[in-house]
Amino acid sequence: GHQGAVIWFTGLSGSGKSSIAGALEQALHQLGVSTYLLDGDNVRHGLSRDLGFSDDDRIENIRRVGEVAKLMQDAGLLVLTAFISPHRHERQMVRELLPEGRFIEVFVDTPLAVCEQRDPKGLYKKARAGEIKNFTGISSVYEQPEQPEIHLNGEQLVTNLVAQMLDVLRHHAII
Ligand code: GGZ
Repeated sequence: GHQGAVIWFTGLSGSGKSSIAGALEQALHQLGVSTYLLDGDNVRHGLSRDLGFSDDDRIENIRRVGEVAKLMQDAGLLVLTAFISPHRHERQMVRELLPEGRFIEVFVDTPLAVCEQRDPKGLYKKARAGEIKNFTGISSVYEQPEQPEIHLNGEQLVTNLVAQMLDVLRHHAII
């Protein structure tokens, strides 16, 4: 666990990425692992505050996050990122920025219908009404990972998901 790595969560809005990443971070802290969580809350208000949700802007958002994650990984941190990151190509680019085996892609697989039912911020409702354009899953693409290191069923309990992730991280000698 001293080499650093990036745990890259991807999934729809409302899939549970941030909550699951936050719960994993808590568990890692209890194991004495130094982490940093990058997500929309700290990135889209700062580093990417000039970006919106067009394809080009999402590509640039993910490029920046990837570069920052790489620097933090290089410093020895276990970096957790929680972004929709809807395009396979950008996720692959970030993977290639990192040393072999130091990029762990986590697909938070929650059906669109479930995300839409949760709708914690009312964004799906607005997207359906046409008040938000380019909304992922409604009017903008989401490309599912084909071979993620970790494939989570986003409808399971978070404690169960954390246990699954810890197992895989041990298996990959990340922790
Ligand atoms: C998707 C949007 C949009 C559009 C605002 N499409 O559920 P949330 O609110 O908290 O998380 C979503 C967040 C997505 O930002 P990311 O930086 O993760 O996106 S990407 O990786 O594609 O760059 C959602 C909110 O921003 N949001 N408008 N049009 N999500």
